[in-house]
Amino acid sequence: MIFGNLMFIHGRRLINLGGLQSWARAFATQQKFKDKVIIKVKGGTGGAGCSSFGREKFVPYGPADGGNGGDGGSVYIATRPGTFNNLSHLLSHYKATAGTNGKGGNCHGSLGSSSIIYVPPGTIVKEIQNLNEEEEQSHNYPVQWVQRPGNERLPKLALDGPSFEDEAERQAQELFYSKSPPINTYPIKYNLMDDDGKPRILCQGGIGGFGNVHFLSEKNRSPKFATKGLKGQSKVFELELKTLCDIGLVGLPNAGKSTLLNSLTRASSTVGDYEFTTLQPHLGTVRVISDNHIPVSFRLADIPGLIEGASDGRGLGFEFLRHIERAKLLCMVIDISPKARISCTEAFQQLWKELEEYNPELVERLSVVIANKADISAEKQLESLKDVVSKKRQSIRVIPISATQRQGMDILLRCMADAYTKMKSL
Ligand SMILES: Nc1nc2c(ncn2[C@@H]2O[C@H](COP(=O)(O)OP(=O)(O)OP(=O)(O)O)[C@@H](O)[C@H]2O)c(=O)[nH]1
Ligand SMILES: [Mg+2]
Repeated sequence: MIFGNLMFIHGRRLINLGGLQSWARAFATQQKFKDKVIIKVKGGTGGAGCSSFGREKFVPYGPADGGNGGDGGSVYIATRPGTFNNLSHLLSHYKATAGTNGKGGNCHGSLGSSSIIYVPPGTIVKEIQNLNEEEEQSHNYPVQWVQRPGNERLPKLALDGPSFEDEAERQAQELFYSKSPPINTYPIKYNLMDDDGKPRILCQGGIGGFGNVHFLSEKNRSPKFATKGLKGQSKVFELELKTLCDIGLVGLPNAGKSTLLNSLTRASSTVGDYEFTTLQPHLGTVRVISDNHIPVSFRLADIPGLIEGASDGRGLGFEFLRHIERAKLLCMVIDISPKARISCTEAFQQLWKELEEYNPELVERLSVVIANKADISAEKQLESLKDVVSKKRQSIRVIPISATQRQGMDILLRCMADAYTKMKSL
């Protein structure tokens, strides 16, 4: 909801927050496409244990009754399909909340709330730094103490045996160990490709501190100290979106990729009669009923235009080719109208060469060649394109369409659905 139709008066001015909402939406759509981000994640700190004594009437020297602190919350990562195919929504820092402190009367603090970072399926998560690595490997908990006001110093040395201080330290180490023994943690690496959506841990919250009840011993009948909670894990992760879409539309600038995406899906990629209208990929979801009456849905992406020399870094170069690498299947969009800057056969050869030079596996993913702008009479061009394509590989189908007039869409969708289901069944 939030800004719905709200209006309020600020000073003498009437502010319409509805306007703000549309501004926010416009801003959100203009956010840059990001496929690689670095995030810093921190688990919540454990709450401090409490040092207190019972204060009941007629009970002299009330017993120790300090409660434990609550554990800090943890941070998880999970996939949420169909919401976004971009990592630009992520913040640079994530932190779970701390547990609250324990209280007198054996009241324990509450747990910190955990948080989940949602990413699109196909994200690779890599831990690149563990900021608490030394502490975790030392197998020694960094115990910090809470004292009752007025008793800043721990009890003095006992007459014989270990000092109260050493004894308390030993007890605290044992307590923390019993609650969470240290384990050898390896850097996290998750491949959230075909994920079940279950949250996976990124940073564990810190253990809550122990109240003074836990430090009662034969020698010390009234421990006036408790431990603070431990800090949560703190790590840096690199997230990379590996799979962008199921089918990617590739072609030279102005071939009509954005127009086609808009007519097949609910996407609204900008269309313009000039080159490089699209500078970042746009996505849409196609839902079709296949020949076997099975509903098929796949994500279609309009990838920025490729130019000659892209495999050497020209134009959008590698940036563009990296997007293509993330498509499971590719469809080439070729302008077959006589008005095209270069002939359709030349365009096909050029695209094939760039893809092959960057990664020979990319041409293997090519399933359909879309001959666009067939509304402008171009029979000759279509025939020569079919010839050239069949010489490269017989199995690639050439489908004439008009993206603006929405002609040939049925056959195209059926071909795409066929290729997609075949690829999935492999
Ligand atoms: N006649 C005709 N024009 C088309 C057709 N499809 C697209 N166009 C026109 O071709 C021009 C370029 O279309 P876009 O969809 O922006 O092309 P693009 O491939 O996305 O271009 P870039 O984003 O620059 O790579 C626009 O003026 C469209 O109206 C078609 O089927 N027939
Ligand atoms: Mg475009």
